[in-house]
Amino acid sequence: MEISVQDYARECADKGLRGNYDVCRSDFTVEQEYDYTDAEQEVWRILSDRQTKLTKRLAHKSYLDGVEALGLIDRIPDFDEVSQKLRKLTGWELVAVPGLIPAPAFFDHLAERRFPVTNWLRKHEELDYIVEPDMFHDFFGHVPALTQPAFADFMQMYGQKAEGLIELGGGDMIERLYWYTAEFGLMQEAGQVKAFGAGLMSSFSELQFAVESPDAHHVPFDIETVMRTVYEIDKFQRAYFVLPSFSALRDGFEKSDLAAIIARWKDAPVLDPATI
Ligand code: HBI
Ligand code: FE
Repeated sequence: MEISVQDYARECADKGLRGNYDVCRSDFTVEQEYDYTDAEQEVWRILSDRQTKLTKRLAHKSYLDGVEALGLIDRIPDFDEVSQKLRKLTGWELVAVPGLIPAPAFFDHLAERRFPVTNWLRKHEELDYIVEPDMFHDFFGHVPALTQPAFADFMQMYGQKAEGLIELGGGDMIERLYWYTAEFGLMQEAGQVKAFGAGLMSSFSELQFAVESPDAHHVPFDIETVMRTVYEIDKFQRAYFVLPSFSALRDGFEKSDLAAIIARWKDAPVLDPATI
């Protein structure tokens, strides 16, 4: 039984999440309602300027190409305008949501090439860290890579397959795959390692750490290893997986026997990121 909007709204209010879930449609989307204050535009500009200085140096070319293609980012994006561009590039579009939404609804959107983006922005006091995903994370972090066809295909496929894999007991394993790629993934570029994951692209300190620190632990991407490796939620990751390309991610996900991988490892001890 999938959770109703009303029950989810109550849960979010109880947990202190700040989105307004009372106005959600049944698929948990809302109108973006582009009525941001000058103060909010200013927060966006500060975040975007500060982060763009880093991404020029540390982001993978495919992310930077995405930023260029979408014509971002000196003001809070209008989701409909960006969707028009994205539709032409990879067939994706953005939908506004009040924040975190239930996993089944999130997967359904991905399966239909719709990326849920939170319609509110963190406050000035929260430039460096925020508990919930906000618009800056969702948009600045996730959206540019959706201009890349192989990554765009991976995200759709992830949405299509996730629920079936969860039913096989693979919930934790596929979350790790998402975490170590869409959120904290690194990728080769002409003999160097660069970043593309949204958790990195939207973090001032971890982006620098993950790419440049001699203490960052870089591990070659292997889908089975990724699915077995636990991760950190509110500390820097103790391992980052390095993809050769987005095609390797898409093809690995498409061609691996994920049910067999889950059956093999779901009850086995997990891998420690420090020692892989
Ligand atoms: N909702 N808006 C939003 N953004 C997410 O990234 C998100 C979500 N709901 C659930 C969720 N992620 C995770 O549980 C995924 O692994 C599904
Ligand atoms: Fe995210």
